[in-house]
Amino acid sequence: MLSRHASLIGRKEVFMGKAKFGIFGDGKELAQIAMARAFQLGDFRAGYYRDQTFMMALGELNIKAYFAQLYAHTSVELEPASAGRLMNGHFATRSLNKDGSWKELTAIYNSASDISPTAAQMPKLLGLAYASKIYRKNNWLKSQTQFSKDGNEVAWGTIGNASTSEGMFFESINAAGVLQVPMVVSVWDDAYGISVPNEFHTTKGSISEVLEGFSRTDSQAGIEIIRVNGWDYEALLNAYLKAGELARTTHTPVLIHVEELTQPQGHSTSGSHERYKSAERLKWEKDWDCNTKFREYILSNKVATADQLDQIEAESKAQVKQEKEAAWAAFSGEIKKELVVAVSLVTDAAQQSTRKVILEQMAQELSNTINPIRKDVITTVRKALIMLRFDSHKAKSKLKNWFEDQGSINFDRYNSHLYSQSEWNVLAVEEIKPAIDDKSPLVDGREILQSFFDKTLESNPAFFAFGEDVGKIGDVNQAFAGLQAKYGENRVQDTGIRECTIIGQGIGAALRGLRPIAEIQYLDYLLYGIQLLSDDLACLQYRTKGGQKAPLIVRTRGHRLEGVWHSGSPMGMILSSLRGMVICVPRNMTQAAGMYATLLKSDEPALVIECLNGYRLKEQMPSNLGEFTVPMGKPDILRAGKDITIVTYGSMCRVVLDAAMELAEIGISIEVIDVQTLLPFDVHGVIGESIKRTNRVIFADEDVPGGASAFMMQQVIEGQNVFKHLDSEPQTIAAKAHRPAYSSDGDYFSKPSVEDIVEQAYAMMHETDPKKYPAI
Ligand SMILES: Cc1ncc(C[n+]2csc(CCOP(=O)(O)OP(=O)(O)O)c2C)c(N)n1
Ligand SMILES: [Mg+2]
Repeated sequence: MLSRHASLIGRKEVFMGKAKFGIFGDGKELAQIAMARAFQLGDFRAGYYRDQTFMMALGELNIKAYFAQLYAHTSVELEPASAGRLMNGHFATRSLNKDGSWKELTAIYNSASDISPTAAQMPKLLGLAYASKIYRKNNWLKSQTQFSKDGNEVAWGTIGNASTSEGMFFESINAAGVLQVPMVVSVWDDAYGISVPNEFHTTKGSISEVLEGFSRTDSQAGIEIIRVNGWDYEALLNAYLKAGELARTTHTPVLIHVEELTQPQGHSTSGSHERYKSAERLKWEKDWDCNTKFREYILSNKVATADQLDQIEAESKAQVKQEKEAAWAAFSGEIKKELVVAVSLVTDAAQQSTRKVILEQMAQELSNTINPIRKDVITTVRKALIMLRFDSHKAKSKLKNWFEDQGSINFDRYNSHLYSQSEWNVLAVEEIKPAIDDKSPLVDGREILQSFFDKTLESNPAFFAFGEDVGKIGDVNQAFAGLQAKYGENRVQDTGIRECTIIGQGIGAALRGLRPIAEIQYLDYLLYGIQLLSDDLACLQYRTKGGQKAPLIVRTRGHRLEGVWHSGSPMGMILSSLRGMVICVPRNMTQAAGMYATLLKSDEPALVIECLNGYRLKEQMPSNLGEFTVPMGKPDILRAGKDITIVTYGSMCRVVLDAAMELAEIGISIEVIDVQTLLPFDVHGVIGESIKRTNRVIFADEDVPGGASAFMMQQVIEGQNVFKHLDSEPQTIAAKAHRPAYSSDGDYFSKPSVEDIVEQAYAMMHETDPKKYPAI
């Protein structure tokens, strides 16, 4: 009843203009109460926007917090799920203490932070369930109980009927069946996805019927499929208790198809369902409303009288109203306080200004705003400061100071936590140099990684790796060769070909305190997982304002090798979509090993792109593998020079170094810089300092023109104040705009070659001094 009235009143708040949008859980209450009964401490939920009743039933969402999110209150205390950063219906618990350290997850109810894209909760759900399996099977992890008690935790997922049409749903269900993990998925079936009925979504109109082939049998593992009606409380209770028990004890995945649910108020505040539901359907929804049916059930079983139920309803309604008002007072009161200060500061400044009348008018208008938001306050102050540009008096300084203070307060409210703000952020990891001397043996690059992974598997029980061909053969380039045999299938694991759920598996496991490496076989196939990396992992810290973290390391290999789908270097795409992750682009396997060591000491998610053509190149084996760390955001100067700085990374380092040697022979001195990590990017300004010496710069890579080379240029030219030191216009060298053609000639004519770099650098010098460097 509380939840129902929160939905009914919530919708009104939106129509009154107090919130921008609302989506509610009415019509799905009863099933969620049953689910909450089966949910235990340490369990995890990964669901979607209909789950308010479940969260309330657990005691993880109160009415005040519910409305605080509807209004977008930026307080972590009052809106712990997202501190006002997510629209309503996005639920989460806080897994982290204020300092970013883990809470005792087995002592609390846990909900992963929701995301809006339909079905995108599914891959992470798989990972949350998979973590229980890792904890149960890995003896080394048994002694610690902060994250798991012998893998007894169930991951509970929810998804709408229409969203089951997404590929991610099917991929996750299949993977759960293969992996046999304790995942219980509820499909809330209200027969619609916004306006579109089931017949357009699902073959045979029923998701449980289509999934029948996944059903377990006496002789074969599979999925338990349960069908139940969403208005039948006893059947729901039985279904959920049975599902929970089965998943918890045997790690069998379960799908509960909850049918005959309704949407009393339609999909959301964006429109009325009367536009697309028949009068007959609307009447049916009214009659079969789960709360109405529950009332009938209570009365017929004489659990309570009609009067008692009426009283509960009246009290619930009153409580929702009261708490809603308290939430509004807290939200609007904060802004009103800021408004009062701003009005008084602008008014004071007006008294001493030649623009007195207009400034007073602005203050007055701000003062009169109905339901003011922060933007109204700050906009007025900014406009006032422009008006006051010729003024210099104390009142103006006071206004300016207040505005600047608000700038940092608002930064914390709206812009903080893109990256970890804990003591374990990557920039805080201390650099330890690799121990290499004349006697260090020369080995294939892949052996360095193999040795590193071996040491790490031995020393860190939370560390494990999985991906396509990672297990038995130790990945396609053999950096895990022999390690499954040594450490077992639960530490070095093969998966199906399913990049999206490989990422989800990693996110879920990392959310539960494990340190997985999820491998994507080739960088080109990251596209299958990039939606999830972008929508879920990269923004996790941001959207929970530091309430959750998932320090997943995604390992892949890329840049040049062969052809259209094995030579990609779409770094611009990655940089644009994965802000919030660390992006490492090691030039060789020694640097890669040092970067993994750094990442494992930090609590940030990362993508590491090894050089596909580098595994068999010789490198010297450091004697302190596992200890030495490569600092993030610190470029390496690979060759000193005085004429042109060439900034690059990854496989291009070797190409640029070769070009620098040729250029040296014709009298041009190149400084070659490897950025090492694209995010974070050169935090100490190493490149800027180099440009101050050379006064010329080229940014080179093998992405498309305007991709990561343009990103690097923007970071340096805008971020490092070097424009005034440049004697030539800054340039980029990139691959062709098309994907690389096959074979060595295809590579030569598609990707930047040594000659391309030599010629472009030479042309730059020719422009500077045509006599010394005549046209070629
Ligand atoms: C990937 C993606 N596509 C489209 C949407 C827009 N959208 C939001 S909810 C929704 C309908 C979902 O229906 P269903 O899964 O049945 O859940 P219900 O709202 O009925 O509970 C759509 C199309 C989205 N959020 N994400
Ligand atoms: Mg639906």
